[in-house]
Amino acid sequence: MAVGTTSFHMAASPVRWRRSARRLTPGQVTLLREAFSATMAIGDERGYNYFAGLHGLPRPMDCTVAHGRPFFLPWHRAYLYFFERALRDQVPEATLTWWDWRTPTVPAIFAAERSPDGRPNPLHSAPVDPVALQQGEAARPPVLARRWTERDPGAPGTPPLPTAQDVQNALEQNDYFSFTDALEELHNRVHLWTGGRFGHMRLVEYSSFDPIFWAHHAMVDRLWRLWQLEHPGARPPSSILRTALPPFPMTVEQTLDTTALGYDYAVSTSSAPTP
Ligand SMILES: [Cu+2]
Repeated sequence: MAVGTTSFHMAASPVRWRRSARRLTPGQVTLLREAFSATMAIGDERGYNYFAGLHGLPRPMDCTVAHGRPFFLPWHRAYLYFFERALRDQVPEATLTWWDWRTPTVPAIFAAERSPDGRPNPLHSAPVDPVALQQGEAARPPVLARRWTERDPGAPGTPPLPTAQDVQNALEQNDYFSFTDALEELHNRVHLWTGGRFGHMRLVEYSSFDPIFWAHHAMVDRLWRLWQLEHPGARPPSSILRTALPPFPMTVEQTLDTTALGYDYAVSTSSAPTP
């Protein structure tokens, strides 16, 4: 796969900050939109479809290795890391942003159908890879989705978003397995709430085509980072530290320190929801 310009083996580039989606300056939002648009225009392994397609459809690659198992957090951290690098290959100042879903709305920068310049907002909806759609139609039973990603947030029958208390309960778990199980369950509810009755986020086959997927998972990644800071020494079991996280050329151990990966979260200790 394309791994971009710098190697994660190279130490000590300055740490960049992933900020809350509700706290970005207009200039930061513009950079993020430009980066998403640029990757969406690329059809090879530097492009949006390539990265979105690693999670579900199209086959052969998918994230079945990465859900419901101890690899959930490390695999998705590697996934976000390489996707963010693809964004930054197009717009060097862009960084991922996180959606603090303890405030139970879709952030405006993702919800708006249009950018201030009047063009379609690339954080609102993205085209789904036609090959993925064909494979979903051909599956038995078929998994159907629309050509452009959609959301149906908070539709009747979907679980509520996790509350601040739910998050706090997860962060208070002392061992890695209890924590990752609790956080993955909260994460599942966000997928279902956002997707509603027909949205792509509710389908693992298509969820990562929705641009908000990356902000949702950045929140999950941030909570792991907070938990790590609050539980120094609590790590995944040593038996899996050397395990690779395909297709990413990275091991579990190499995901443990976000600053070694060149990033951190701007609000690293606050447990208050971002208003
Ligand atoms: Cu997910």
